[in-house]
Parts: sequence; C-alpha cells; structure tokens
Amino acid sequence: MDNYIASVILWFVLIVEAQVLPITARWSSQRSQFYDFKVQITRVTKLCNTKDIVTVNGLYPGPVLYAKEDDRVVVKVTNESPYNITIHWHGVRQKLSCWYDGPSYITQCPIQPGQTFTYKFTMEKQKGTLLWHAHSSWLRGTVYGAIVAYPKTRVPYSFKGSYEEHIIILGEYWLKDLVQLEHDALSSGGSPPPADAFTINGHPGPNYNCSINDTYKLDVLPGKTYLLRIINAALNMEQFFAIAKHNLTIVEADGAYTKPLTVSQVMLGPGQTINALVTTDQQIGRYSMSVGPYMSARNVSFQNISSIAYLQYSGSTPYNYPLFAPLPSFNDTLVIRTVMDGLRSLGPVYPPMEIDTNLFITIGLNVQKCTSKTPLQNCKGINGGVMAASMNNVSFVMPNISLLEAYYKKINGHFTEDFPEYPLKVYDFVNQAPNDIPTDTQSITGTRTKVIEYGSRVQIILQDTGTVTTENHPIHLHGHSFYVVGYGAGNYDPQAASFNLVDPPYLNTIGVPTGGWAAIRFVADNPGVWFMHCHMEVHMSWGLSVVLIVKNGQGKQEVLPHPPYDQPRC
Ligand SMILES: *[C@@H]1O[C@H](CO)[C@@H](O)[C@H](O)[C@H]1NC(C)=O
Ligand SMILES: *[C@@H]1O[C@H](CO)[C@@H](O)[C@H](O)[C@H]1NC(C)=O
Ligand SMILES: *[C@@H]1O[C@H](CO)[C@@H](O)[C@H](O)[C@H]1NC(C)=O
Ligand SMILES: *[C@@H]1O[C@H](CO)[C@@H](O)[C@H](O)[C@H]1NC(C)=O
Ligand SMILES: *[C@@H]1O[C@H](CO)[C@@H](O)[C@H](O)[C@H]1NC(C)=O
Ligand SMILES: *[C@@H]1O[C@H](CO)[C@@H](O)[C@H](O)[C@H]1NC(C)=O
Ligand SMILES: *[C@@H]1O[C@H](CO)[C@@H](O)[C@H](O)[C@H]1NC(C)=O
Ligand SMILES: *[C@@H]1O[C@H](CO)[C@@H](O)[C@H](O)[C@H]1NC(C)=O
Ligand SMILES: *[C@@H]1O[C@H](CO)[C@@H](O)[C@H](O)[C@H]1NC(C)=O
Ligand SMILES: [Cu+2]
Repeated sequence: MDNYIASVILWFVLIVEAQVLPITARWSSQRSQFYDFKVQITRVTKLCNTKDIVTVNGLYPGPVLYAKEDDRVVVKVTNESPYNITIHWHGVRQKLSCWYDGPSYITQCPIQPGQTFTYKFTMEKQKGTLLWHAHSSWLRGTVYGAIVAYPKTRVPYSFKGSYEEHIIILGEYWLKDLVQLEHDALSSGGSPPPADAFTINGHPGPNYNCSINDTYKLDVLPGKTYLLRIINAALNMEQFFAIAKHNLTIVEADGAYTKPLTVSQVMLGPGQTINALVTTDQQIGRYSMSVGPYMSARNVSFQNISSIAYLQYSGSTPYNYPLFAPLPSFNDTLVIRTVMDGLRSLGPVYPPMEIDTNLFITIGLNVQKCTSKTPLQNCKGINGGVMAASMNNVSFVMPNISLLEAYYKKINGHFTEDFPEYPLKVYDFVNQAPNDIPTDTQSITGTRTKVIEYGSRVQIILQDTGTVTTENHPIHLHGHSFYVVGYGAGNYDPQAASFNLVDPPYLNTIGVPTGGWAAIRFVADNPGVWFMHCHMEVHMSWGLSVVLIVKNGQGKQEVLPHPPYDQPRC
C-alpha cells in the first residue's frame, strides 16, 4: 500500500477543461486549471501500524496543484469522508475572492460529509511555492499538498534555471486518529502528545521503527543544480532542514523572490515555504536530508528523532553508507537569526512608508483556572489549569456560523468589533507576569474582530509574551502578504528598533522570535474577513487568533462580490 501511495504521488490528476492531460500541460497557455479533490478515507501502513487517514484522492501528501501566474484555478472538492472539511489555499491572496479562502467558520461553513463545494480563485500576480491544506479540525495533519505557480509563459525565474525541480514537504505523523487527538487534547486541558514521527514527503525514514523502506529518495546526477521547493506542512512543530555536505541557496520565501542567500541549515515554521537551490558538487554517494525539531518553548515534550530522506547520486549504491546532516540543537535560535538577517526581497519593493492603522498585538500562551468538576480529566494544563493562548489577552472563540457571511449579511450576535489595538495592560511582556502576579495567566475570551478601512496602510507589531513561556510563533495572515520590516529580541522599543524599508522580505507567515517582536506592514487592499493566527494548530485551537475585517472600497475592483450560490450552510 505504501509503495502504491509513493508511486501515485507522482501521478496527480490534472484536468484541463475536462481533459486529462500529462504533466507537461502545465506549460501550455491554458488560462484555467481544473482539479477534482475527493476527500477520502485511505488506509496506510506506517511505523508498523495500519490505519485509516483522511486524504485527497487517496494521496498522502495530497496532489500538487500546478498553475501559472494569473491563471484561474477551479477546484471541485467532494467530501467523501465522515468529517466536516474545508480547504485553504495558503498564501494565495484571494483578491476579491474571500469566499474561497477556506478557514472553517471564518469565511465558510464546513463542507459536510457528502457535500461538494467548488473553490474558484486567481493566482493574481502570484507565483512560487505555496501549499494547500485542510482548515477544519486538525485534519490538515494529513490533508495537505503543494501549490506550484510558475511564472507566465516565457518569463524566466529570477535565478538561473535548475536542472530539475522537486517538492520536499515536511509533516508530522500520529498513530492516533487526528480528530481523536484534537478531541483528547482539547478536553484534557493540556498539551497534545508529540507526533510519532516527522515525515518528508509522507515518509518517516529509517530513524523510526519499520520505516527503513518507507524513506523518500531523491535521485540526482552529479554536477547539476536542483531547485527544492521546501514546505513545512507540520501540524505543530517548527522544523530545521539540512542536507549533509550541501548548502542551500534560498531564492524564494513564501512565494516571493529573495536575494540569493546561501546557508547550511534552514528553519521553517508550519505554513512557511522556501525555494532553495542545491548543487550536486560532492563525491558520488548518498547524503541525508534531515528534518528535526526547533522547540523554543520551555518544558514542552516533543519528538526529537529526526526524519531522514536521501539525496542519492547516480552511481551510488544502497550500500554506500549515507552521510548524516548535522541539524542544529533543538533550541538553536542563532540559526534562525542568521537566515532572518540575510533574507531580503529581490526588490524593488515598496513597503508602506506612512501608517494609517497601527496595531500592537501581544501573542502568547495562557493558563485558565480550572472550572471542571472532573479536574483530573479536564485540567491537565500547567499547575492544574487549562491551556489557552491569546492575542492582546483575547482568546479567540470560533463562531458556529461563517463570520464572513455574518458580516456580509449583517447577522448580529456572532462577533464584536472591539479587538484592542493595543494591550490593555502594558508591562515587561517578555520577562514579567501581568501585575507582577505570576499566577495571573488568564485571558479573556471572545470573537473579537478589528475593522480596517479599505486601502489602509497597516503596521502590526507582534510581541511575544512570557506569561507562560516565551516561544517562537509562526503568525500567518490570510488575504495579504506583508513586509517584515523589523524584528528583534525582548520588548519592542520604538526608539531603539531599526526598520528595513528598502528590501524587507515579503511573507505570509512570520516566525516571531522567541521572547522578541516582529513588525509587519501591508496595505489592506483586499476586502473581506481575514484570519490571522498562529500556524501551530494547537495554539490556534487555544485561541491564538484574530480576525481582521477589511471594508469595501469605492470602485468595482474594491468591493467584495456576492457569495457563491453553492456555498455550504451551517
Ligand atoms: C521501536 O520499537 C521498540 C520496541 O517496540 C521501542 O522500544 C522503541 O522505542 C521504538 N523506537 C522508535 C524510534 O519508535
Ligand atoms: C526493505 O526492503 C529490502 C529490499 O527490498 C528488504 O530486503 C527488507 O526486508 C525490507 N525491510 C523491511 C524492514 O521491510
Ligand atoms: C557552505 O557555505 C559556507 C559559507 O556560507 C561555506 O563556508 C561552506 O564551505 C559551504 N559548504 C559547502 C559544502 O559548499
Ligand atoms: C518545568 O516543569 C516542572 C514540572 O512540571 C516544574 O517543576 C518546573 O518549574 C518547570 N520549569 C519551568 C522553567 O517552567
Ligand atoms: C528525546 O526525547 C526523549 C523522550 O522525551 C528523552 O528521553 C531524550 O532525552 C531526548 N533526547 C534528546 C537528545 O533531547
Ligand atoms: C538549549 O538547551 C540545552 C539543554 O536543555 C541548554 O543547556 C541550553 O542552555 C539551551 N540553549 C539555549 C540557547 O537556550
Ligand atoms: C451559535 O453561536 C451563537 C452566538 O454565540 C449562539 O447564540 C447560538 O446559540 C449558537 N448556536 C448553536 C447552534 O450552537
Ligand atoms: C487578561 O485577562 C485576565 C482576565 O480578565 C486578567 O486576569 C489578566 O490580568 C489579563 N492579562 C493581561 C496581560 O491583560
Ligand atoms: C459539521 O458542521 C456542521 C455545520 O456547522 C455542524 O452542525 C456539525 O456539528 C459539524 N459536525 C462535526 C462533527 O463537527
Ligand atoms: Cu503559536
């Protein structure tokens, strides 16, 4: 079964205007790309264990969605699974198509078992490596795949062409059913258990039991340059990636070109993507590609066995002892800093110079008081409390209706518009407890949103807190990419902070440094209801989210169209 899955991974179904065409069709001048996504239950054997997982079209990872810049993409999603599901097109800006963004209960009701919903959007001015994943329950643990958007016909890449391109998609695998895992974790009040394995293209590799033959191998020729499209689709873990004896030259991050940056190791938070060039200039042999944990939080248990795949030179034999890639230690923040310091837009870019909407948002974990009558079962958080997380001390409560629909149709009672622009309490966020009371770890709950005028130039300072533990949080914004104009350690100090307004990287997910801050800027030019959240699934479930509502502008190109007639109902 595994071999079957491994081989079919290469054979995705690309339907162009109802015809099944080979992979080369992606280079044709078709303006629309049609896909059929069937959400199914698929039996897999991994780690000595056979179980049913949720997949798209029986593939794990799911099919690759290919398009070209400015192509229209149409994906018919049919839910043949017993679970509610939605699909999010992570990093696709969904200009004037917020209805198709995908986060459940934010822009749509879930597609219920037996139902169908067709997503339609345009890769407007977008190219590069992104990903799609389920945005409902914790199903994105197995329901994910790559998005590859090529430049328009005859437009070259920013870098010298590569001999071949390959997708490297990082994941986490649990033996436990993911819906059960989510249910158990959230009802326990504590943290979920670590994954049973990290994976590369769905394969745990030889470091885990029964996985010697469940290992991804990339066959290469010596003396060539390869483009790796590296995607972190893990549920909860930030991950280091390295290849033994081979440097990585980063040329793109989150689907935007960067100045070439050569490093020996990278870290990707869940939701982040990096395109890197690798040159096969070493001796014929087998080299390991390793994925291991980056854990910046204190006192958290995590999977610490790395996952390995092989970069296998033509002419090497399976008996060639592989060379192992040295991964940084799990808390090596310096490696991350090195990449961040070097990551620059290829330019020229025009981040907003003036700011109309200034937000300062603290991000971090909380522990709520136990109110359960069965604390031994339900209050397994720190000090017998219930784990939570918040932005500006508000833990986001998921509504039971599509917020976009509620906003659009002015249905009252599902959300408020009073998300604070600034923390209600100002103190030493990183090093001190609120009010100097270490036990004051609680947050308030609510479905609070922040309304932003169309065309507003927005700056958000994201500030990590140490209320429970400082930690690097990968914060993802839907509907817009943003310029990361600054970041630093400790508390944000406007006097001391230095900003890069010349060539900052243009991302959709920013790993806010542990115990530090990051400053992002963007123009709110896309009307709709946009989720902004930590991309560690458990933190999102605990409430580390907010919704930004961008109002309509004046012209036709500034107004959100009507909802699709076939949108699912709650
Ligand atoms: C492999 O299986 C053995 C025996 O069941 C167990 O003790 C060990 O922890 C397992 N190792 C891994 C990496 O899962
Ligand atoms: C792995 O594959 C090899 C070659 O096909 C086979 O000899 C070996 O028994 C397999 N090992 C496991 C653990 O399945
Ligand atoms: C990797 O890059 C570093 C400098 O960034 C260089 O010192 C090192 O020799 C390179 N290693 C390989 C294998 O090319
Ligand atoms: C880590 O957890 C242990 C046991 O729960 C606790 O005694 C210790 O204070 C914790 N350390 C930190 C730094 O939170
Ligand atoms: C890895 O995790 C195990 C179990 O949590 C722990 O016993 C071990 O010390 C850890 N190893 C390293 C190198 O951190
Ligand atoms: C990383 O963790 C190790 C072992 O827990 C600890 O000794 C070391 O001080 C940590 N380093 C940093 C930079 O936090
Ligand atoms: C949905 O949420 C609203 C607002 O919180 C609440 O009044 C209503 O009872 C909920 N409906 C259901 C079916 O849970
Ligand atoms: C967050 O809200 C809780 C509950 O109202 C309060 O106890 C706590 O002091 C607040 N913390 C901060 C940092 O505002
Ligand atoms: C699926 O979604 C519908 C509509 O929101 C909801 O009523 C139902 O409870 C959901 N089912 C599950 C299992 O969450
Ligand atoms: Cu987080």
